[in-house]
Amino acid sequence: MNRKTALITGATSGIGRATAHEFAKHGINLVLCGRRQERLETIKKALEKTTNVHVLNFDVRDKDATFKAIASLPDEFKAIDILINNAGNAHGLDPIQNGDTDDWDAMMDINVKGLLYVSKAIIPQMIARESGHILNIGSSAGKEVYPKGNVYCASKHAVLALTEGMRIDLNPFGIKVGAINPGLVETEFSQVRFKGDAAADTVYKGYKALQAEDIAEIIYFAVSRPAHVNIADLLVFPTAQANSTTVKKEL
Ligand code: NDP
Ligand code: 8X3
Repeated sequence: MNRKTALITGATSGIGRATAHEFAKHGINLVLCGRRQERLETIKKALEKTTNVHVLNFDVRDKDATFKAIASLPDEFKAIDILINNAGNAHGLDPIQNGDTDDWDAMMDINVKGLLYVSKAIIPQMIARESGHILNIGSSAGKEVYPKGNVYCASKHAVLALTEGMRIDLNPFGIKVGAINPGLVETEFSQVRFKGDAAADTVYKGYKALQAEDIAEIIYFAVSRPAHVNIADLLVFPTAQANSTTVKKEL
């Protein structure tokens, strides 16, 4: 059987890790990426009972490290059929006048430029084979700006613009490009955004937030459509959420 190979960035936590589990269930070979080596090893150990797994430890902000890591893939993992550009986070939640420039750099460098570096390292082989699927994990924040969300929302708007740009430019080569845009998902996202502050604890309280596995199932659905079907753009909220600022909570 000719099994597909997927490269997932941000596979050490949340949506990326759940997607690795979901893909493994369906026999997809995995290249799992992230900065936390120990977690990569733990996930590899768990999933290699079901599929073939290779891990790559690099920071997507580091252009050279990104290209070097992807170039280092052993032959059996070199041909990437599916790229899940998922690595990313929000850093801080502040009005623009109080924003921390390190937080701004992190969000633009990871969510936007990191996605570009990883894509640039993989697109040439997809073009050469005239096949491939790139799924970018955007956000409802890429469709709607909310108070204090300024730079994170801008980074996710950029992800959607890049998704459209990639789809147009890669169209002649038969490469699918799409975005999955979740609302509130209970992951380590808020721990990172609030830097471990207690504010993170309230984000998913009082309603049922989306779980990482909900998004992972949708990602698998998107990558398992027939060759002529491309899920170009999909917005997913928890039922309790109507938009970025309207969430029905029972406290
Ligand atoms: P998590 O914090 O649980 O996971 C983030 C992942 O990104 C981790 O695996 C982390 O790995 C990786 N990552 C972060 N920075 C870097 C970096 N510099 N280099 C390489 N990898 C990095 O959050 P989620 O699972 O929720 O987030 C995944 C994606 O989903 C993000 O793009 C996020 O913006 C998006 N999203 C999340 C939503 C939510 O409500 N949770 C809603 C909408 C979109 P490591 O630290 O090991 O490097
Ligand atoms: C994550 C969802 O609403 O916290 O992208 O920005 S939100």
